[in-house]
Amino acid sequence: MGLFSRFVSKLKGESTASALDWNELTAELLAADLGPALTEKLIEEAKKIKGDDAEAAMREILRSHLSQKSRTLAAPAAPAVILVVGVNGVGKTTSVAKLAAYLQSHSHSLVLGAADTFRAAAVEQLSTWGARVGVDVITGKDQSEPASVAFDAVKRAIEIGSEYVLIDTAGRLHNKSDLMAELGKIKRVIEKSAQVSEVLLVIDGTTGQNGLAQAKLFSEAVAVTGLIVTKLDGSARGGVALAIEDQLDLPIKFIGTGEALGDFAPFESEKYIDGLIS
Ligand SMILES: Nc1nc2c(ncn2[C@@H]2O[C@H](COP(=O)(O)OP(=O)(O)OP(=O)(O)O)[C@@H](O)[C@H]2O)c(=O)[nH]1
Ligand SMILES: [Mg+2]
Repeated sequence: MGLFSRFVSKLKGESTASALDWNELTAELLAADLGPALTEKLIEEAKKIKGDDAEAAMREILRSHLSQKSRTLAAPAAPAVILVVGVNGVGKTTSVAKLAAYLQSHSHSLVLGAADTFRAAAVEQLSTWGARVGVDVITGKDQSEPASVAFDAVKRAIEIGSEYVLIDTAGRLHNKSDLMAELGKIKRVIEKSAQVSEVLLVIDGTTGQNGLAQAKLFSEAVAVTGLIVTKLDGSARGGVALAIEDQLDLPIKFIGTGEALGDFAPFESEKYIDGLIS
């Protein structure tokens, strides 16, 4: 049942919302990781709803807190480079593989860059996914500079005429400033030969309000253009994504709902709102 469904159905029979237990709804929204700022705004707006058009009004309120920015991938001149960033273990490498499979199923050509050079296992992981999806994975020598691997991947894409380059990066703590600065360097090096069309920040849908802090600090370090919210399978609440959209105006572009390649889909805001309301 959606977060707002009980609220909307309670309201339907009433002429105003005054009889409702606002503390109860507040607690539910906070428990769903919407965060205090968005929760307060939503409650204030919901209090103005009249019973007869409760559902449409709630839908409109939720819509107004989602980003109006495009949710489709920007596709400038080929190759369009997509940099995938985020803290440790959120699902960056898996999401790169899923996005590769997604783009390929839509008849796009691409190469992958294994720019997580800190761990040999990370390169192996992406190479295994690449083989499974059937796309080239550009790797560097052990301990090579992430920026140079990214540069090589773009070079290959230009040589073979690929439309997209997806760059997997190492997980980094958003409060480690040297690691955050490295992202800017990777981007600048890529931009010597191609355009970085998207910087997608991967957020684990189960992390709660810390996701908002991650989004803020990554956005300061590198121009994040959108989100991939992962681990929305099972009982994951993912409400933090809504808080990020509201406060940072970053659109969720894709969601991950499992560990398999196919557990991935473009984010559809109307469907999301349906889920919250019905
Ligand atoms: N249930 C579920 N698991 C996921 C999802 N996306 C990724 N995972 C799992 O999360 C774990 C970490 O995924 P990775 O893709 O390695 O994460 P990462 O961000 O690349 O990790 P580092 O490179 O170590 O920072 C793996 O076990 C994945 O299978 C998802 O949408 N749902
Ligand atoms: Mg990884």
